Amino acid sequence: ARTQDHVRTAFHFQPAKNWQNDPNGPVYFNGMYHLFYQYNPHGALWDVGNLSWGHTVSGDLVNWADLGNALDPTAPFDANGCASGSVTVLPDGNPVILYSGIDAARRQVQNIAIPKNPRDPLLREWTKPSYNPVVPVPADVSPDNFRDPTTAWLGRDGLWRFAVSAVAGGVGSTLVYRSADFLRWERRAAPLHASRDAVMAECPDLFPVASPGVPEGLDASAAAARHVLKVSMPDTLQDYYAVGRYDEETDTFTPDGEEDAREFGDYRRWRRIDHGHLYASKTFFDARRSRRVLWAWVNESDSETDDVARGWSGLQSFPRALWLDAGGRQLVQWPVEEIETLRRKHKAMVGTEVEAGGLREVEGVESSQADVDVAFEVTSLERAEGLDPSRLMDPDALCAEKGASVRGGVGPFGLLVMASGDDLREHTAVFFRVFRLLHEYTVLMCTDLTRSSTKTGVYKPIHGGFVNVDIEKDKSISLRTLIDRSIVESFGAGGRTCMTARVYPDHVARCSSHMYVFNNGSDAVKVPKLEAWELATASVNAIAAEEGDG
Ligand code: DQQ
Repeated sequence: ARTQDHVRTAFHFQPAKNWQNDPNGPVYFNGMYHLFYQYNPHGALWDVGNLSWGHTVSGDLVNWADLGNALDPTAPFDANGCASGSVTVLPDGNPVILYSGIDAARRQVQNIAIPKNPRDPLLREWTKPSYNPVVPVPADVSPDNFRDPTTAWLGRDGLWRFAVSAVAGGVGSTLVYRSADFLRWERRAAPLHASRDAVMAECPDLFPVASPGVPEGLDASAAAARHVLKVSMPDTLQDYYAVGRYDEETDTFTPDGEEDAREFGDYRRWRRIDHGHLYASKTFFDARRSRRVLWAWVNESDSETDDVARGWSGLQSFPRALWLDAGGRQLVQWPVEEIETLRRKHKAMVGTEVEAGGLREVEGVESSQADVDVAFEVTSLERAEGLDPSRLMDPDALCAEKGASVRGGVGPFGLLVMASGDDLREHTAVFFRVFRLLHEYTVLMCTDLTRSSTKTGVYKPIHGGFVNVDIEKDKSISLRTLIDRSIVESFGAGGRTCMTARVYPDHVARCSSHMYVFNNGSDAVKVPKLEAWELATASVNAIAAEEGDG
């Protein structure tokens, strides 16, 4: 059998084999969910000359069938790769792909592709019209920094718009193009966003968000009260977003709040989509359930040798619904409810108390494929550790310094998942710690991977992020964690702080995996309720497991 089969995920999207990266063109069309993705059909590693678009379809965002490649680098305008892009459904009901080609002269250009047979309900084959590119590289844009067009949106003036990343005049920018016919595009003078330096954002996204009392409407064109602008930054490998107002008359975006507006040129000050290991996210509007859904690429963090031995590399995050929280300042993300169709064995703990230094096993749930939802209630904040406000800038460092086993005041408390058993030789810790600032308290959330695997050559960082909750008022904080063989995705405080991690525990190949609740604070914590479910294996390109090596 193929080595390392135990790390292959059960309910995260993966092709049967080979390399994948960015999600491309997610769309709900004709009663089906389509996902395209950056794919190297020739191997398990990244290879810029071999960028294709894989294509898969689902009725429920859980089970996926492969439809073969939608785009391969075959034309002069994409001979060196079909990079990222999007799908837009035109008013006549026909979908169109907008994507970046790397042309024969290695310039990045924007192309379109249309279904070969518009009556094929699965949209299997795509044609690239010979009049491509629809947008060649402009004179002031560097030819290797012009890519990742968004889904287009229609203004009330009847003109289409899309945004695209560029280094324009030496500045990292998100440009907007307009068109009446989707073929002839004109650049807007002002960019949607320009950074302070030459680093080009990747995979921009601009979308309206639903908030309490303000439904989002049908698609990106809907005139919503609020928009989100998201960029992926290659220098930090993180996705950042700002909440604000998009003005379609000028095609400009103004972040809410004075401070956010002041920091707008410095994306490092924006909010994070995820505080762990996740990149190149992309959303689509799901008209079936009137919600916006986010996909993202979660790459491997073991070695290339491991990737080649396994024959694959890269996951898509489990799809998340997202909306604006009641305060209107930040996004809330939550796994789409369809995941519940995979729930099998259920365990609950009710009214448990975990004493200082305590550890409780959640018995009877195999923790390598699970969904767990838990709330922690703090009895007193008196012993919260003091924190200098300067430490708010670097939550990763704070988590690294104050790991799961470092005794604290209020916390650390949380979950140990994918644990090898009582010896805890291997385990991944997801936890909270409450700190006292001058006049208030702050909650830190961490995922500590240092003991996630006994394997060498694996990246085992500690991820950290602050959680926007009022712990003094709420007294409790919730944690939802999805565990899937080599990925742990956590949602703190109902999805206000998200944290994705890749883990490669060795024990899973040989024995079952355990889960614990722990508390290394100085006072007891209450666990009013914990629910855990084992999750079934979805049908995701299932043939791969059967394919022997010889
Ligand atoms: N990956 C794509 C690019 C994008 C980058 C190519 C982000 O289009 O900028 O596979 O991961």
